Amino acid sequence: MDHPNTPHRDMANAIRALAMDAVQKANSGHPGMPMGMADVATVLFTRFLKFDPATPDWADRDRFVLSAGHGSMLLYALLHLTGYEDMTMEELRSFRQLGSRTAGHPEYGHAAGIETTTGPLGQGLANAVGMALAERLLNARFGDDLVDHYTYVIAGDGCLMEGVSHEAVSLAGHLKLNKLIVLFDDNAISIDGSTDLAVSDDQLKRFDASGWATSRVDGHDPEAVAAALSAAQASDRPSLIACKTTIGYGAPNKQGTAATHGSPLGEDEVAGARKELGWPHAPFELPEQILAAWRAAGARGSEAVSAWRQRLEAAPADLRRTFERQMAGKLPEGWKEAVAAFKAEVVAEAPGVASRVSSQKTLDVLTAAVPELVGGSADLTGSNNTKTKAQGVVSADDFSGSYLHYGVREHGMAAAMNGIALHGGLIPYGGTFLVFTDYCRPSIRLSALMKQRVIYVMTHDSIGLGEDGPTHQPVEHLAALRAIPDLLVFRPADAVETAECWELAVEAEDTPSVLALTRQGLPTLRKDSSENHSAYGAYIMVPADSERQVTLLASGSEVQIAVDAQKMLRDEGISAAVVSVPCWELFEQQPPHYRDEVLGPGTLHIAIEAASPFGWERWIESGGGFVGMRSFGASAPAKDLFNHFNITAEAVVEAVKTRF
Ligand SMILES: Cc1ncc(C[n+]2csc(CCOP(=O)(O)OP(=O)(O)O)c2C)c(N)n1
Repeated sequence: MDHPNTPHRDMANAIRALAMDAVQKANSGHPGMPMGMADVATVLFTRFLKFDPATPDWADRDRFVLSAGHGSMLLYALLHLTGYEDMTMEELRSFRQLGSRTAGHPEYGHAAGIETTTGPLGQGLANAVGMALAERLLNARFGDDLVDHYTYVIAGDGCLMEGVSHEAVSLAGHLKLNKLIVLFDDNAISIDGSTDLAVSDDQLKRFDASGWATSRVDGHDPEAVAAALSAAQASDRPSLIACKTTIGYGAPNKQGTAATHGSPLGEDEVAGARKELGWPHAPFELPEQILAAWRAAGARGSEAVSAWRQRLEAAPADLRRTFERQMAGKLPEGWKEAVAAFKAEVVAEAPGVASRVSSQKTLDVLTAAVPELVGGSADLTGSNNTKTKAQGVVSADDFSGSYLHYGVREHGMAAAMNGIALHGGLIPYGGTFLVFTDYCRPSIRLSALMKQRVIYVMTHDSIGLGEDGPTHQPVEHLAALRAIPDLLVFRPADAVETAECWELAVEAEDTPSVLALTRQGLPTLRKDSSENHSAYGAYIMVPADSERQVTLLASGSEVQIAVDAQKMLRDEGISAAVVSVPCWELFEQQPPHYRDEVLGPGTLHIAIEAASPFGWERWIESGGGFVGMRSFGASAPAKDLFNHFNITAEAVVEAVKTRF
């Protein structure tokens, strides 16, 4: 089915030409994938995808994820052709240049229509699982009239080779996310050459085994692609359509080879491709008729937007208000008051519980007050304390709940949470052990890069977890997480700080958070909750009782050690202040006078944290000391481990006295 007067081939060739010319001009990029997938993308964008370039943030649009992000010119060309205002021809000419919207790989926030940042292979596919899940969750809450859309993905051999794809595909199959449709660019080429060099999976069988509907089509036959898409839309399972394509389609000497994958074709080959494709136009020149046909395809969605708006207006006022608020990422009225009342209760009760338990108690309050919170755990629900009694479990048959058993899929969970956050309307949180942030790290990094409110509940945060031993005891993880820009790493010291840190994480609209929580019990140290002290990142928890000589800096479970050491030092006539440091990143943001007030320049600094010292030097003046870990942990009861590794009040006193 061609557009009146404009054959499919011309429309697809417009993508090919823009891709090869932009890559040639930038002298950098990947022309092969866009040229190979131009036919598939043309069918998807002109006949299936529900979208409106004039309303790019329309809540009920289909989501399109270019998981094979190296083929970014495919997406940029599509956005320009279909009429997204901010994707001008000038942007295409500025492909890969500083400040352009057309970065080497698609970056969320650079231009409308880029639904997620892709580039690390496999992430986009796993994000899409989160998006498709968010669609089902919101559909269960708000109904077909407001939420009823597909999530489409273009993924390559690389995405499917990545481990995270296994987790994502398995989870999507289990949850029967039938509105997820993956178009696999089955070109059998990656960077090193033929995929035969490295992989011999039967992808269809693989997806079939995970509960997906699968089909294989000639990716250069638009009708075959359309038929497969129609079938996928009607499927009761997620769908994989393997599209047999030729990488670099149209490049006379290089097509079908890795030579088209990641470098410009070269002037001669580009000229040859123009002849081969029957595209006589100059670079970045689009014949009026072809552009008009594309713009008409882009305009298809406006009626659907109007109809949807009418349905939104006709929806019950309460439902509409909640839907609009959630989609805008705004928190409901009353939640702060609920948290404040809870914190006051905690101060009054002064419980001696692990911070993972305090976290669960906070979640009892938060999940009731903020219904868009969607929790989960990678098979450690009882250990992470991520589920509240009131939360219903999400299943393939029932998406009305707000708790997900992600299974033992930490990376897939983190990537799915990014997808949920990017979709909008929900705030995801999910747990595992802090040591396994390593398994989530590529996605945590992307949460930060994309400025998404994703909350990582990471329990068992030190040797304090005890007998499980060094494989489970994080040492370098806090430092590694603190090294990620724009990520809030919280390590609360007691039940009050835990509630405060949760409050900050939920409020951090544009920033992901990690909550590092203990397995072992902690005393309540804070005596008041009138102000959220954790918001400063660090604060004087117990001031010195005379002129300060020593500043003890500690986080989490080690703050109590600092408090004990402070008392012992007092007995020896040394005056120390205890500074709790629940969040370095927030402390860094404070004005210098506040930081000085807290750090006490000129005093002796001793930092205490049951973790690597890496990075602490930034807060410790020269001559100061560190009490913590300098090796991996060991398997033993927690108390024995703190003694063995010399993370005790006595060791702190010793560290002070040897420096006096
Ligand atoms: C996690 C990750 N590892 C490696 C790369 C570098 N890389 C970019 S594209 C690519 C090959 C991808 O092959 P395929 O998906 O078949 O793409 P095609 O050659 O068909 O364009 C690699 C290894 C990456 N972007 N992300």
